[in-house]
Amino acid sequence: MTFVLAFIMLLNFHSQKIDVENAWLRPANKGMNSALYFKVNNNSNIPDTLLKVTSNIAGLIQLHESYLTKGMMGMREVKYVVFKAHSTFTFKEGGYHVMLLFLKKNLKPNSSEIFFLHFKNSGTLKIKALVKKG
Ligand SMILES: [Cu+2]
Repeated sequence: MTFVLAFIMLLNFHSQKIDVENAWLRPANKGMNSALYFKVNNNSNIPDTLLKVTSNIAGLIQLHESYLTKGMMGMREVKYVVFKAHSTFTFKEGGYHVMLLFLKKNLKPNSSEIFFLHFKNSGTLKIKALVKKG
């Protein structure tokens, strides 16, 4: 019994240690691509990892990083993103971002969309992101 209680408390403890703010995404039309950006605060004393992002607005969602090669910007998929203990990490233009491919609907400025962020330790976090031009 004590063990079960301790386990539940541990789950609770973890669920409050990650929070996300300033979530936004670019306007784009159905069939096109967009990108989602946000700031992650890991207030925990252990690292956490973003494994994937899900939503029903895109056919495919990937975690991407940007890189510079021969003066050209490129981007490529990463399998996960790690947040160090007591750190802040910003997904931003020209950096890490969540790539939204094959949009299933038009994303109009000032509307908002729901996303689920799946963390290794903290579980699933539901966020609301605002559509805006940046
Ligand atoms: Cu990308």
